[in-house]
Amino acid sequence: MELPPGQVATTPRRFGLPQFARSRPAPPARPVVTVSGAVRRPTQLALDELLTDELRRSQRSDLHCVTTWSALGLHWEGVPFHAVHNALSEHVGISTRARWVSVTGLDGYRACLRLDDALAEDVLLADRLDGAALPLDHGAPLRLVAPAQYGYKSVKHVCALDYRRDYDPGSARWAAHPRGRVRHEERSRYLPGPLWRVIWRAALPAVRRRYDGE
Ligand SMILES: Nc1nc2c(c(=O)[nH]1)N[C@H]1C(S)=C(S)[C@@H](COP(=O)(O)O)O[C@H]1N2
Ligand SMILES: [Mo]
Repeated sequence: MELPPGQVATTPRRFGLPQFARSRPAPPARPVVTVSGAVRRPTQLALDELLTDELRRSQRSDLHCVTTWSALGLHWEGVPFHAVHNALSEHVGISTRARWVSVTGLDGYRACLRLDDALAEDVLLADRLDGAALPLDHGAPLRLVAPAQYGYKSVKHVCALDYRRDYDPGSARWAAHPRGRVRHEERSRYLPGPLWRVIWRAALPAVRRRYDGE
């Protein structure tokens, strides 16, 4: 298998922005996902309403962190985001002007995906990884999996979806790219992708220490 430009295969590990390294939000007893923004009726869905058996699916995909490491062949299980979105379109009335969806985690982490990227066939809301319940480290109780985007879009501990007309830079701010497509090396909205490889590889040991030193 060929890796995307500038990526190196590594073993999967918990990772993210340094400012979130120490945050491990305990899953609530009754997890819910809030749906708001460009919708007619903002609502709250319990996880079991969202993860219905008929929508459930599994897939094998890779996770590409912008800092240049890739975890290959992860086995995710959950429901396709597009199926949830379609169900929501009926129930909450998503505006036809919504172009982006901002996803928030219980640790306060936030990332925004272009709606058509989020509606791709392989974007999942996952609650299982490699045959077991999603571990806390990897985003329990529910996480987004967007394999075509850099890992910073795959929000862990999902608790809210906010439909928007405009892009919201989210937690990674200028370091993220509005679309973040791995194939196009859209690492950041500023400066070319290949330049960011060098910057991120240099910064990687310090970020790893934040996560290892817990
Ligand atoms: N809630 C939350 N989601 C997050 C992050 C985070 O810090 N908090 N980090 C992101 C980044 S930068 C990456 S690379 C992946 C890492 O996922 P993993 O810890 O399962 O390897 O999670 C993404 N989702
Ligand atoms: Mo990342």
